[in-house]
Amino acid sequence: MNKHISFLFTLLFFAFNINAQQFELIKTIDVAGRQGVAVDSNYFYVSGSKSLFKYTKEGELVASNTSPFEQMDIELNHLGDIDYYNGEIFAGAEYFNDGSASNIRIVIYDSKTLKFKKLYSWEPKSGQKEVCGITVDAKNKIVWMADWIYGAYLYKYDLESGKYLGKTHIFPVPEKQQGIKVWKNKVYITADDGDAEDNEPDNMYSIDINLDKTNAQTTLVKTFEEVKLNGEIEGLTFDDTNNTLIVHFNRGTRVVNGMPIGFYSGYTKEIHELYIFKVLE
Ligand SMILES: [Ca+2]
Ligand SMILES: [Ca+2]
Repeated sequence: MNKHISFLFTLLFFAFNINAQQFELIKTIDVAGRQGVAVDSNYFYVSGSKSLFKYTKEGELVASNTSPFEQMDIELNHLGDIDYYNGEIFAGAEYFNDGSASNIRIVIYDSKTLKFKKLYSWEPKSGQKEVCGITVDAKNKIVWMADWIYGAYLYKYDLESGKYLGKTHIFPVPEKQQGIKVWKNKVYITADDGDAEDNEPDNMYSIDINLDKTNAQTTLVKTFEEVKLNGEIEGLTFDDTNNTLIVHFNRGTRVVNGMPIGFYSGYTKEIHELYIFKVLE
């Protein structure tokens, strides 16, 4: 290639990447739950399918709730990705069975004790098939929910009343969405779209929040090449106190067609970890 053209391509490459967000892995922390993560100024909160845990930022367990559905008069068996807002943990809950979900609820727990406080029902007419994750958009007073089964829409509820507000059509649709988090006027979405059987990494996408529009284009933000073994990406959050991205991953279990079928070589159990990345801007 002509060296002037080559130089031009190099310049274009750097110009393009100035706008791309970059992340640097700092450390990983082992946790108990396999679904999601939230953060406040002092603690990490982790959800399992039927549990909630609270950790110091060094990874010491300080509280847990292993019966998060008691006191409820509706059948629930699954929590997805969670979020923290104003002393409360927001969780998307549902009854999940044989690949389909019902009884979708926004469930709110006290962040001090992890005890249940209140819940709001979803609007079945919204078309939402499942809730894999939930996030609080404090600026717009909206609770957003994502759907693992049919990911073409994000669903919006009023933060104060729990009333259904409508949905945002997203394109292209990230496959097998898992986590969702509003940060700096974008919605970030993690997707379990890498097939661990073929050693493919999973990805994170974002949309810009524009409440005047019915749709939003997704942008690929990051491919997680750093994981110790490709497995299942789960929830995510951002920590404003130190400008970090925290992503929850599971590794070790072989999952084929959504069913666990044992472990990969060298593993006798599934490992759940938080990966903590510095956001370089
Ligand atoms: Ca999940
Ligand atoms: Ca995967």
